[in-house]
Amino acid sequence: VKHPLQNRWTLWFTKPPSGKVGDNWNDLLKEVITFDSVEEFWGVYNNVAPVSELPQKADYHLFKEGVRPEWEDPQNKHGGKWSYQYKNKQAVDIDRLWLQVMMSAIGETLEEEGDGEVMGVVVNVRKAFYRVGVWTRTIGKSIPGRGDGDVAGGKGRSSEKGRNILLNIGRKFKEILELPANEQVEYSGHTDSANSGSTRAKAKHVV
Ligand code: M7G
Repeated sequence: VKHPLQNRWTLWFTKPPSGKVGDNWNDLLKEVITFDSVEEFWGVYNNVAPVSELPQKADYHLFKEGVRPEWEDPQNKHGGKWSYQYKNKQAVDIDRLWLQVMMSAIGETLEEEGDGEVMGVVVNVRKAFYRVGVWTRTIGKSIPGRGDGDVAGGKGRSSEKGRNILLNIGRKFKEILELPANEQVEYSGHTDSANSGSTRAKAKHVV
């Protein structure tokens, strides 16, 4: 018996650069596998390296099928992400936390039914930190011309409702990351990340 998930999910992996010329984002990003049941999820989980054993500059991305884990994807380009960096890599049980993050994605507990904001979750292994993130489809605004004005407030303006959906996802994510109240989870738009060439863009929201 298979227990179906609400969505189909694809696991992606970013290989660390080899150091040769021509190492670019697109060559390093690899699609691993797509699954749609709880049992298949465990099969995948038990067959990939735990985050704690990945080399520096590696990433895992778990995204809804059909969404590439990139700013440029049509379903991400108006969006952004909540993220947090664990700077004490020795002290954090990243394997357990990343499992919790993945389970919150496939179990659809990051958002309310119908929000349709969560695109995927990410973990980055870096020299000085582990960064975990959740990518959302919008930055709390509706997208002009897409006909979703009722959902997020219309005409591309920031709306109270869109903003609340976003903040609730951030709060839930912070809970899943087991962070104390005095730690901050930050939101930034992908356009800012793309323009600054890195994730260190100015945070738009904090929870
Ligand atoms: P990062 O992994 O988000 O943060 O981006 P880091 O600076 O802590 O490592 C690292 C680099 O990977 C960026 O400067 C880009 O060159 C590339 N990169 C990362 N992402 C998420 C994307 C993306 O969505 N699209 C493209 N084109 N490049 C990306």
